[in-house]
Amino acid sequence: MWLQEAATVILEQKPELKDREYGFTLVEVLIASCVLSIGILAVAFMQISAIQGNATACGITDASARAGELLEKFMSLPYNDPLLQDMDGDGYASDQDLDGNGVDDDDEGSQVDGILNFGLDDTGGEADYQQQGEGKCTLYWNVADNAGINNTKTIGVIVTWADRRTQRKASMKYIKAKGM
Ligand SMILES: [Ca+2]
Ligand SMILES: [Ca+2]
Ligand SMILES: [Ca+2]
Ligand SMILES: [Ca+2]
Repeated sequence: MWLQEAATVILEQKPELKDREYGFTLVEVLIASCVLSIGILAVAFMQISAIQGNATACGITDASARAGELLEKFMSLPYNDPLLQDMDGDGYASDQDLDGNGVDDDDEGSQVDGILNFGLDDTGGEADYQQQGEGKCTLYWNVADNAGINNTKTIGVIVTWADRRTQRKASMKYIKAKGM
């Protein structure tokens, strides 16, 4: 509207000008506005995808940072700390690794408890511990006793986070020896 008014002002100020010299026509203004709008939209879409990209990166950075913090904490905890227990009883290797090769016998075809890898990969309700991290991160950890090496605890930390509509997962393992 203001462009129309501006055009009118020009028209009034310069009555000596011929029709075709009166600034921009309405069609020209409309075309210019369309071009400008498309440009603005393109920039807006670029920004949206940049923000989404950042959110993904933030998820991965955050997830690995949380898991790292947790592992550092575990290193400083005493061997029998309440946070380092096989809470649901599926991580005791003496019962599940009769051949003592460090591999859950379930993974080797024998039916022991039907849970693979001493429950170290468990998430959700199956995990020994669950903690809500910052952002969309959820941390789980499982503990297996004497898996492969006596007087050790194997601690498997799993972080899950939502990356747009996909659920992502990262895991880390730490073996803690008694007396260390
Ligand atoms: Ca367990
Ligand atoms: Ca085995
Ligand atoms: Ca098992
Ligand atoms: Ca479990």
